[in-house]
Amino acid sequence: MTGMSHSNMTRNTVADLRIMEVPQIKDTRGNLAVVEAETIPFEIKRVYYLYDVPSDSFRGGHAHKKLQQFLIPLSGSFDVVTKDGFGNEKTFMLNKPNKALLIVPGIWRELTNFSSGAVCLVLASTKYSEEDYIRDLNSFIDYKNKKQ
Ligand code: T46
Repeated sequence: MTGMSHSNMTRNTVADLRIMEVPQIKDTRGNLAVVEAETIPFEIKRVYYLYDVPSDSFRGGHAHKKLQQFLIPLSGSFDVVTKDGFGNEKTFMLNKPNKALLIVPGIWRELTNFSSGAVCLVLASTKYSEEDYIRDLNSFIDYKNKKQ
């Protein structure tokens, strides 16, 4: 994905989103999951996590122009509702710490239905930049559908 042109990124659809398996080592003492450089298709520049999210709250409600993310439900569960701006919508329920969601650029996302104690770990491909966000749904649809 690195070096991909702007026009390619705006063509991304919900079909480009993937649930990816995080390699795990199962043990009677408990399980251990490992993310190595080869596990994800981008270099990690930032790590953050959402926690103590009230069950009636939602996060996200925006898209990114360039950022790629790998969302891991470290604990509990939540839904990720995604839209591609071309009328397609797909919801992923994340509830297993070894099943992560890879979000490519140019996808609207809303995170809802957080269970009690849910923790969402995000591995991100760039540093924080507010310029990378599209926080208005109609602007996002325009961005995706404008002629390149
Ligand atoms: C996403 C979902 C899953 C920073 O200062 N640095 C950061 O690295 C981040 C992620 C946020 N912020 C500031 C920006 C806002 O003032 O923290 C505040 C809350 O951020 P935001 O409203 O974007 O939070 P979420 O939970 O709606 O979205 C975040 C990520 O921004 C976003 O990339 O996909 O988590």
